[in-house]
Amino acid sequence: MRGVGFVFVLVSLLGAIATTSFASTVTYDHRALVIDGKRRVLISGSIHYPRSTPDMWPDLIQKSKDGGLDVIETYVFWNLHEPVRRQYDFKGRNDLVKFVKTVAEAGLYVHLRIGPYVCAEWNYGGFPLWLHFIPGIQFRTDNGPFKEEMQIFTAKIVDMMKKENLYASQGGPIILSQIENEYGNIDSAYGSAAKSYIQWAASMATSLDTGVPWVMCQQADAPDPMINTCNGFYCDQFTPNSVKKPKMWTENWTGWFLSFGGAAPYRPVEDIAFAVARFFQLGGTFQNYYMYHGGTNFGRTTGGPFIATSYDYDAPIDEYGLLRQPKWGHLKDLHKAIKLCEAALIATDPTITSLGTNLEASVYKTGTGSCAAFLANVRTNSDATVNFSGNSYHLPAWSVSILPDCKNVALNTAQINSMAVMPRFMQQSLKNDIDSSDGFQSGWSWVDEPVGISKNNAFTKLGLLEQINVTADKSDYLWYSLSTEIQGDEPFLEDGSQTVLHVESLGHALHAFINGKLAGSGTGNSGNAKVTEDIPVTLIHGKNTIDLLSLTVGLQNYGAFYDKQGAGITGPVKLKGLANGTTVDLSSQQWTYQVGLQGEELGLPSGSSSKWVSGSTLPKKQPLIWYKVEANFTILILIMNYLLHYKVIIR
Ligand SMILES: *[C@@H]1O[C@H](CO)[C@@H](O)[C@H](O)[C@H]1NC(C)=O
Ligand SMILES: *[C@@H]1O[C@H](CO)[C@@H](O)[C@H](O)[C@H]1NC(C)=O
Ligand SMILES: *[C@@H]1O[C@H](CO)[C@@H](O)[C@H](O)[C@H]1NC(C)=O
Ligand SMILES: *[C@@H]1O[C@H](CO)[C@@H](O)[C@H](O)[C@H]1NC(C)=O
Ligand SMILES: CC(=O)N[C@H]1CO[C@H](CO)[C@@H](O)[C@@H]1O
Repeated sequence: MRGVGFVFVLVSLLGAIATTSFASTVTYDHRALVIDGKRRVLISGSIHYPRSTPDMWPDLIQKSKDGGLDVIETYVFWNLHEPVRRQYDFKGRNDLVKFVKTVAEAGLYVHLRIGPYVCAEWNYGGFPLWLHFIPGIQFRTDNGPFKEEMQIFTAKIVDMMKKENLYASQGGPIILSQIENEYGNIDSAYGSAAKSYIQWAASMATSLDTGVPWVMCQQADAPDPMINTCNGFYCDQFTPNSVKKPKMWTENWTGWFLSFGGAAPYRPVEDIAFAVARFFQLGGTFQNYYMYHGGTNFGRTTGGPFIATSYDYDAPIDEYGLLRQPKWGHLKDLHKAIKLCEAALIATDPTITSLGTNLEASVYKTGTGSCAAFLANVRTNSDATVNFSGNSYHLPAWSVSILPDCKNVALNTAQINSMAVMPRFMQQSLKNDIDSSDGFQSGWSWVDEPVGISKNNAFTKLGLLEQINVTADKSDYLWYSLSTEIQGDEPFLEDGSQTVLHVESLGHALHAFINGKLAGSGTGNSGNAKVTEDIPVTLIHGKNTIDLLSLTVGLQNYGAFYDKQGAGITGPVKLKGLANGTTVDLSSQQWTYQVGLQGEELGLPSGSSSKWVSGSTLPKKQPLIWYKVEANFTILILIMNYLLHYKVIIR
C-alpha cells in the first residue's frame, strides 16, 4: 500500500510541473545557472517577436524545441511599445506577453533582454525618437532625464511580466533578464560617467526584484550580482569577472545581418558547431544562438544605415520559418551530444591536457563515475589522430569530438550526419519587370509623386537643417527646396566645363532635381552614411528651382553617441563654375522644407489608397513614381526613382 501511494504522489507531481509551473528558484554559482537547486546546461536561441507574426510563433518555438533548445531569448523593443511618450502598444507583433506565454506553452524557458538599449540592427537601437527631444538628455550615461525614462520603461516591462506571473520565481518561464547591452564595447567614450551609470543600472535592475538573475553582456566590470556574459563568434576563452559567476555566452552569431549592397552572409555549420563545442569543452554551461530565427524587419523598423529588410541571419530557421539544413539538423545532433554530458559538465571544472600542438582534451570526471570528454583539433588545415585514454581518435581539422562516456564518440563537429534538404525558391526579379522593354508581369499599378514642395506642411528657414531633428523620423523623406536667380544666359564656361551643384549630406541618400528634372543622386553605405556629390547641372537664365530630396535608410543603432550622428543635407551646398567664373554658396539662404511625401499622406504605403492606376504600359524613367504589386502572399512593394531606393512592406 505504501509503495502504491508513493508512486501516485510522484506521478501527480510530475503532471503538475509539466502543465503549469516551471520553477521556483533560479540562482547561479561558479559552474552554472541553478534552477530549483539543480545546475543546468542550457542551450538557448534568439527569436525576436516583432520579426515574425504571432501566427508563426508557435511553429518557430516548436521547431526550436525540436532542435534541442531549452531557452528562447528575445530583446524588448522600446520604440515599438512606447512610440509616443506614455502611449503604449502591445498588440499584434508587439504582444510580448503572448510571445512569452507561447514559449511557456511549449515548455521552454525565456531570457528577457530588456535593455532597453538593444542595438539589434533595429531603428535607433530601439530607442523611441521622442527621447531625443527631451531637454538636457544624454543617452546611455549618468544623465538624470535619461535614467528616469530608462527606469520607467524597464519597470513597466518587469511589472507587466509580474502581473502575468511570468518570472520563474512566480512559476513562469523567465529565468534570466538583461539590463543594458554591450555597453562595455563603447563605455570608454563616456568617461567616468560610464562607471556610475553602469552601477546605477545594476542597482536599478536589482531593485525591481524579479526573483531571477540579471545579466550584463560584454560588460567586464558588471557589478555584483549582475552576471557578465560574452557575445561573439567564439567565446571559449572568456571568463566571467568573479569565480562565483558561471561562464555564459549570450550572443553567438549564427551568421550576420544583411546590408544593402552587401553579400548575403553565410557561416558554415561546422564552424558554429566547433565554436559551441569548444565553449562547453572549456567550462561553459549556457549558450545562446544569435539568431536562431532572424526573421524580417517589417515596415520601418530596420536599423542602419542601410540594414536590409531581411534579417534572415543565415540562422538555423530561415526568414520564412523553414528549417535551414544541414544547419538546424547538425546543431540538433550537437545539442543531443552535449546533453549526454550534462551530469559530468555540471559537476566539476574540466581537466585540460594537451594531446599535441593545437590538440586539446578536456575531461569532466566526477567521484560518482560520470565522465565526459571533449577532444579538440584547433588546427585550421590539418587532420590529426590522437591517443586518448589508450584509444586512438581521428580528429578532422578545426573540429571537436564529444565523448559522453569518455570513450565513444557521440559526435564530431566537422562530420555532418543530418540530411541536407534545401527548399527551392522561385525567383522573381522586380527590377527586370520594370526594366524589360517588352512588358512586365501583370498586376503592377503606380502613382506619380510630385517633385519638390507639394504639401501644405512646408515651412521656410534660413540655412540647412539636420534631418532627424526636423522629421522626428515620422518619414524617411525631407525636401530641401530653393529658388535662385541666374543672371547670365550661358551655363557653360568658355573652356567647355559645366556648372556643378556641390552637395554635402550626413546621409543617407539624396536626389537632386533642377527645374523639376533629376540631375543626379548619391548614397552612402552601411560603413559611411555621408554623401558628397558634384552633380553637373544645366541652369537657365532667370529663376532656377533646386529641389533636394534627402532620405534616411534606417537610423543608426550602434556606437558611442550614435544618436548624435544626424542625417540630411547639412551642407555646404554650392553652385560651382558659374558662367561668370564664380561659386555661389547657397547653404545659408532661405530654404523651404517639406517632411514626407504626398504618397505617404495618401496612405500609399498601407496599400489602401484609391489613387493607384494600372494599365498595360508601365511608366518608366519618371522622376519619382510609386509602384505596387501584390503577390499571393500579399507583398506590397513600393519602388521609387528607378529603383534607387525601395522598400518592401509585407502585410
Ligand atoms: C598511439 O598509441 C599507439 C599504441 O597504442 C602507438 O602506436 C601510436 O604511435 C600512438 N600515437 C600517437 C599519436 O601517440
Ligand atoms: C536639433 O535641434 C535642437 C534645437 O531644437 C538643437 O539644439 C540641436 O543642435 C539640433 N541637433 C542637430 C543635430 O542639429
Ligand atoms: C555670378 O553669377 C551668379 C549667378 O547669376 C550671381 O549670383 C553672382 O552675383 C555673380 N557674381 C559676380 C561676381 O558677378
Ligand atoms: C498564386 O496562387 C495560385 C493558386 O494557389 C496559383 O495557381 C498561382 O500560380 C500562384 N501565383 C504565383 C505567382 O505564385
Ligand atoms: C560586439 C558586437 O559586435 N556585437 C554585435 C553582436 O551581434 C549583434 C547582432 O548582430 C549586434 O547588434 C552587436 O553589435
